[in-house]
Amino acid sequence: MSLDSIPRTSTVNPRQLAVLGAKPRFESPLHVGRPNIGSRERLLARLNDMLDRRWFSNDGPFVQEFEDKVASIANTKYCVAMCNATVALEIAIRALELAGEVIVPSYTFVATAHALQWQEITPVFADIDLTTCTLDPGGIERVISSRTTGIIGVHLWGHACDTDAIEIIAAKYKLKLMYDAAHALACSHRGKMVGGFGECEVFSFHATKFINAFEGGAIVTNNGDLARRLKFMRNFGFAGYDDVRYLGVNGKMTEACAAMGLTSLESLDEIVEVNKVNYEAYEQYFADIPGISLLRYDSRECNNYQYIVLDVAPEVFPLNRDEVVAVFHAENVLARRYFWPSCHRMEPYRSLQPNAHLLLPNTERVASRVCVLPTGQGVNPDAIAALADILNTALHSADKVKDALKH
Ligand code: T4K
Repeated sequence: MSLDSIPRTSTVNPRQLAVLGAKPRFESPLHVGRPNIGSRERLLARLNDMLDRRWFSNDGPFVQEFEDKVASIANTKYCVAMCNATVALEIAIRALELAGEVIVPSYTFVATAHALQWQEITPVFADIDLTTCTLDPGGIERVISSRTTGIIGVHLWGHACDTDAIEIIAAKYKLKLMYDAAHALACSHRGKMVGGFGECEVFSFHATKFINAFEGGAIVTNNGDLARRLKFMRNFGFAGYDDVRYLGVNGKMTEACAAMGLTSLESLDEIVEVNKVNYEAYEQYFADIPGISLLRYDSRECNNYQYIVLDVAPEVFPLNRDEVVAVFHAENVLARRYFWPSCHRMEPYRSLQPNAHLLLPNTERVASRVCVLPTGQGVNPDAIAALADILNTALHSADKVKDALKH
């Protein structure tokens, strides 16, 4: 169905809202992060091959093929696959010998901060830019101290950090620089694919990512020596039978995960196209709702369009973000408040750094007004039209909604 053929519904009838007692608009839940499934046949064939081969882990052929494909998308020389992005971050941090304090955004999934704290390195939170929701270079300089050894930028929602400015700061203060690119596979920045920025970048292939390996992660880099160390470190430090050269851990990706990852990668173009069509439908249907705006993707860049990020301006829209989320949940639309609370408002950081919020006004602002809506293969423009209708209806019956939510 073309977008134009879908009516721009805006039936103002408070009884139509589930939060006011109507039947939920969706019979089954519409999730954020519903896994995309590529070809079942291809996946099952790969799993059969794996069983026939009896090679399930430890740098198997599917893992190697997966690494080649990811490196090719990221346009990097090396890719080292891992069991998930959190362990990949931890291993990259250790391989780069980060210590003391490392600067990160607080507005990110808590894994970015935990990967440091887990190794007794202090994540020092810097503020974000309001437009891109990524690290504000000025905010980085404000928190550099004599203990700072590195910076981890996060390409949030697939929007790349201001890599040029951050690189200059890293060089000026002699800091190691790496990126959490968990959201940014197949995205570009100023024409260059995400993957080649900093010393290394980390992708996630968790089930909820647009390309998934059930669970999975990968570190990409152009540094051969670093790639070699990363490979040892993900396998207990083994460099061959009986030869342990580094402190290591078990960060290996299994063959079953790589089989899923390869199958998912085969559908990359198709999934991105679905996400793009959904994004354009969101842009179209949500365009005229006052106080509601979408985080924009730059059409000059490669984007994976995997997150639909909605900003609710409390001074314009009569309901706040939490009320909007409650309205959606009642309709079986499981919108998420990513990333609220921000890391500095979560434990252990809340207790360890009780004054962190003083330097994070933009983080506080964005985290209080943003929510993420469903997209991917489980959503289509008809559903998105219904979502816009729900918001429009809530807009016109805001007092009743507020009242209902109090009880
Ligand atoms: N850095 C950043 C910036 C990240 O965003 C992440 C992860 C990481 C690092 C670490 O990457 P990994 O170590 O995970 O590879 C989810 C994901 O678990 C997490 O991977 C992701 N970011 C984060 C943004 O979202 P939760 O706790 O919100 O997940 P959960 O279980 O609530 O699932 C989200 C939705 O997806 C639910 O509504 C249900 C649906 N779902 C989920 C799974 C697992 C399904 O429909 N099927 C499924 O199999 O963290």
